[in-house]
Amino acid sequence: MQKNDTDLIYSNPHSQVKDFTFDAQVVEVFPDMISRSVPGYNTIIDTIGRLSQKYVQDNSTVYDLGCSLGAATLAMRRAITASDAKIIGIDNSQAMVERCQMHVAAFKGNTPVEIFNDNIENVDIKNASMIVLNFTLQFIENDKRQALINKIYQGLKPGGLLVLSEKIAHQNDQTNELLIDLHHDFKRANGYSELEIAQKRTALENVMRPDSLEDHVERLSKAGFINVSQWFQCFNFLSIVAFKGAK
Ligand code: GEK
Repeated sequence: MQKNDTDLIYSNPHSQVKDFTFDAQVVEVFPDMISRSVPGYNTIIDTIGRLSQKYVQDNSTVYDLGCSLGAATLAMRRAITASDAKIIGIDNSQAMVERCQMHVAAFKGNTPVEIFNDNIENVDIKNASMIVLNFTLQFIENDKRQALINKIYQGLKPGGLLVLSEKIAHQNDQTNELLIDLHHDFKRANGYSELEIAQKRTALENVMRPDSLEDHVERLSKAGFINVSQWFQCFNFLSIVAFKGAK
């Protein structure tokens, strides 16, 4: 029997597959959806927690941009040992923000957390020692990505860390097709049907526009980041750490 938090959104044929949105229906099944769709998601969340223990500085702010239901925020709140740090989570889906606020309230933690409903392109970022963009940049329009990364760099303190996780498009067509096939096999192994995989692909076509690893590295370097390193990849999903140099 299926639980009601199982992602069945694309299990029946849709007469017209609409562009994907992070609405109330998605919020209900989001943890199931993301863990069955993004290879390595749990490893990345755990690692974000571990990185927060190492890099969050005293008297600083941590940003979780596109926080969804707060998985990264909660992992960081459990791990941060710095004193007088706070976490700000931002998402432009009202449904996500409401559910995220409930999750945050349901767990105790020493680091204060505030969750806001806003567009990450419009928010001020300041006094940050760690910023997380966990599978969010891919939803920002391509020509606005450099400005967002520049703003993140400017808002970081010296020694600050950005964690950027993204679905990527490989520059080589043959490898790109292979990575897409392997990802679809991963989804099949997690119980998604051919219909679900095809309809989700159509729904995301106009909404999620992946860059190549090379595009990300170039954009981060252009903003001023140093030691830009890919620390994780599984199929076409990867995660990068990038630092702001010390003064
Ligand atoms: C996690 N980080 O579980 N401003 C604010 N939020 C946005 C914007 C924007 N311009 N565009 C998209 N979002 C999470 C997973 S999901 C990734 C992130 C996925 C939000 C959107 O509402 C959604 O909640 C999130 O970014 C992307 O670690 O589902 O593939």
